Amino acid sequence: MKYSIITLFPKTIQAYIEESIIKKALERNLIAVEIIDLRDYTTLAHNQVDDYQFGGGKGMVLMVEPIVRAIEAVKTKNSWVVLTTPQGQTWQQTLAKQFAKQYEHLIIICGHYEGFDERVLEYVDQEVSIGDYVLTGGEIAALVIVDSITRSIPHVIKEESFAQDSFENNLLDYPVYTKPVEFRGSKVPDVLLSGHHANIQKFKDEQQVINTWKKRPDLIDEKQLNQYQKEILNK
Ligand code: 6GU
Repeated sequence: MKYSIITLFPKTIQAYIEESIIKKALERNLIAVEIIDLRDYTTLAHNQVDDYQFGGGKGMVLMVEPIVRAIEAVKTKNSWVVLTTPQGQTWQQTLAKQFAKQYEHLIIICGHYEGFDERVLEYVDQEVSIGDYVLTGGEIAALVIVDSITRSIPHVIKEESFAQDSFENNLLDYPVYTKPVEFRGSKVPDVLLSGHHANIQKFKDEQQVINTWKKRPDLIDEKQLNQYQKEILNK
């Protein structure tokens, strides 16, 4: 997967992708990232990329021309163009996995200030939001999208860590523990220390259902529960 990120804050994007798992994926050529400074695509003096809105209203609006010129500079026939905006479709694990499978080049435009000229949408394939709140800029959203897609790309993380992820099978993850066995009176569940693999697996399966029921009951569709899961929840 290649990502081309169009932004007013290239250093913000650069700083994050130079860390951790994203960096490793880059080094192993599992992904490529191209950061495009929107200001390089204005034709106006003083690197201007925004202006007052017609009809009046608070705040500056990103102009259509620099954005479209930046898109056109990197777009190929295999590109999918995403705009980050609170008005977009809400980002989810299923979308991250679908994008990882489906696209080879993602162009992500980071929205900013009070918004962007509506005509930008004529050059965009999909508007994406990361949740129902407003950010000052799309950079964090773009990084959320890049991070969640990247960890869904084969070989970026171990397959095992993947299969038990939260949101797989619509369930949250089971709780995990490491040393020490006892911390201020609070103990690791005995079964995890038992070495009995079948019991450990049973514990993990149960905990996933219980954890989801307690923390995110909205994820559970009672009609979809199997008999064993219903028993766990006394349904
Ligand atoms: Cl994608 N952008 C901005 N500016 N705010 C947001 C968002 C995106 N998703 C949620 N809030």
